[in-house]
Amino acid sequence: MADAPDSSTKCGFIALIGVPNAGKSTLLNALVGSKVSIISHKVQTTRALIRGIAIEGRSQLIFVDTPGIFSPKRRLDRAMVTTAWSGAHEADLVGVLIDARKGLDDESEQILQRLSEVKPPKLLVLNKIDLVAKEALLTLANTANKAAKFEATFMVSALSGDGVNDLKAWLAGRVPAGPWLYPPDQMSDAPMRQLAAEITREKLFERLHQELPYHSTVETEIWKELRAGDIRIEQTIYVERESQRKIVLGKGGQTIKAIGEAARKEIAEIVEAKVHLFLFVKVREGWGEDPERYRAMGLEFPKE
Ligand SMILES: Nc1nc2c(ncn2[C@@H]2O[C@H](COP(=O)(O)OP(=O)(O)OP(=O)(O)O)[C@@H](O)[C@H]2O)c(=O)[nH]1
Ligand SMILES: [Mg+2]
Repeated sequence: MADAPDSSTKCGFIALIGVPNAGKSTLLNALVGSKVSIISHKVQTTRALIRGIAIEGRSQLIFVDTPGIFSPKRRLDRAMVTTAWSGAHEADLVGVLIDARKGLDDESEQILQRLSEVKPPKLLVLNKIDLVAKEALLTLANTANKAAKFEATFMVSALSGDGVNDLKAWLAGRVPAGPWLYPPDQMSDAPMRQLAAEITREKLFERLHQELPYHSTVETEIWKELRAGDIRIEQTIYVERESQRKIVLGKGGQTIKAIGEAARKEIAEIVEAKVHLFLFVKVREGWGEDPERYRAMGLEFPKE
């Protein structure tokens, strides 16, 4: 393709914002048609901006998944929330997700109030409509449209895919004219080592209870292609205390084994090769205060 702008193509960034657990990552994956962002039933799963790329007709849609927006307490929470808002400010369009079953709780109300400060046009996306009756949806749409200015309202189920194609088609018509920024077959801009670390982090969210996932982070240290085409991956799971390390390992190493096995399978499917995954659990007291860990996650380190 020539570098000269091609007036027939369109391309734009669409940020997806909302409270934790609204289904932003699930929707991003549904729009892209592939898993590029990790998901869990727990809140605060996504920690940084994750791009997922889709083509619809002549339009390239670059979706930006963001961490959930909530009242931050810890330094890591503040970094996540700041990152989420920066994703919204820098996009061409902002999709504001509301969990239709939860409706407008205090946290999503606060988001709606702050939307007047966000310049790009906004659209309302009521998600999880598989769990809610129609009348309730209409009431929610009305209330939300009174609280903030939206160009359009969509009702979707990111889980079942209901309404997702309509949303995608509308976005394809709405993004600005311009050349595509990524090759047509690219679905993510994250390097494989980062995606692999995220997949292992997802398994931690699935298998560890209560607060433990929030006190851990995963980094890929080594990614090596072996002669036979196999891939050797070494990852470190950082936790804050020895007691947490013991829980991650589990009795006789059972927990870490199950986490490693689930992650290995999923990574192998993506890279279409045999994967040898080695997980190490390290105690790093106060990793949540360590700028190096933030860099690895793709987050700015908040000064306070
Ligand atoms: N029933 C139903 N569940 C959904 C739908 N979309 C997402 N979920 C579920 O909601 C939970 C949270 O989904 P995520 O996509 O991780 O939510 P998120 O907004 O990215 O959450 P954070 O990253 O923590 O901000 C998961 O258990 C999903 O399976 C939906 O349309 N219907
Ligand atoms: Mg998420």
